[in-house]
Amino acid sequence: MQNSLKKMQTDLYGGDMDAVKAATRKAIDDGMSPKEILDNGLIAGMDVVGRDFKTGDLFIPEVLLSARAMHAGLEILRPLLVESGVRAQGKLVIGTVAGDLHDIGKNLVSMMFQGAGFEVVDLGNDVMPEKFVESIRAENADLVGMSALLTTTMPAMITTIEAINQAGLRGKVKVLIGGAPVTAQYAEDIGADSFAPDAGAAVDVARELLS
Ligand code: B1M
Repeated sequence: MQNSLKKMQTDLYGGDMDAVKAATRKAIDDGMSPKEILDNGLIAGMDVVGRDFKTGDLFIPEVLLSARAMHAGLEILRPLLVESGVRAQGKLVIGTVAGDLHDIGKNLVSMMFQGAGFEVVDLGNDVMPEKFVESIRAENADLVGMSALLTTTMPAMITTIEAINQAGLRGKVKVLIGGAPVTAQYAEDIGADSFAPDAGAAVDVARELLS
């Protein structure tokens, strides 16, 4: 791999936003394709961040800095990616379920997906089932992600899945759930397609679901 992309990955890992911006501009000036910069620079760098977050070698503030650096690089690349018609890995609609105001974990999951090259529509927190349904339909999403941090709001995942089923969208969209009180067993019990314990794992699970 080219040295400049290797350095971009290292700068991303270190959360050095200015260095990532400079490296992105330089890679473009050197004639690298936007897809190569995205796949082998930004996404590859975020993959390492996700892996180390999963194993506990990186912590939330570090991941947030890396995500910010990744966003900065992506902003420079975005117009070129659009021009060259590079397709996203998939489209995710995500939100924290109705009645639940916790959004830090959900935001982290969103960022990881963006870092992994997904298009992300973030509905925020306290999202009603109808809003999920409306957005899945309007955005033609491949994947819907729900986050819940309260045991009292976990049942909103059930109501949302029911609403998705009733709207006839279940064959079109995979359902991924997570949040501190949520478990793989709960996902199975309520008929979600999958569960992820953390933001890095969520991207891996999504890739498997959509492959
Ligand atoms: Co609240 N809160 N809170 N809170 N809060 C908890 C969750 C709680 C465990 C604290 C406690 O009592 N020890 C407790 C829940 C108890 C329970 O239900 N069993 C609790 C409570 C009770 C409440 C209130 C009811 C308190 C009150 O008002 N009496 C109230 C509820 C408000 C509401 O939502 N309606 C409330 C309010 C709040 C604040 C607003 C003050 C604030 C939220 C601010 C915000 O999010 N913008 C807050 C906070 C910060 C917390 C704690 C301290 C931290 C949560 C957090 O952000 N963690 C929390 C205690 C704790 O966890 N130590 C607590 C960091 C975050 C990165 O982790 O969200 O788990 P997490 O996300 C992880 C994974 O779970 C996973 O990936 C993330 C990153 O790896 N993940 C997914 C998350 N979503 C995923 C989705 C996926 C896949 C993976 O796929 C789609």
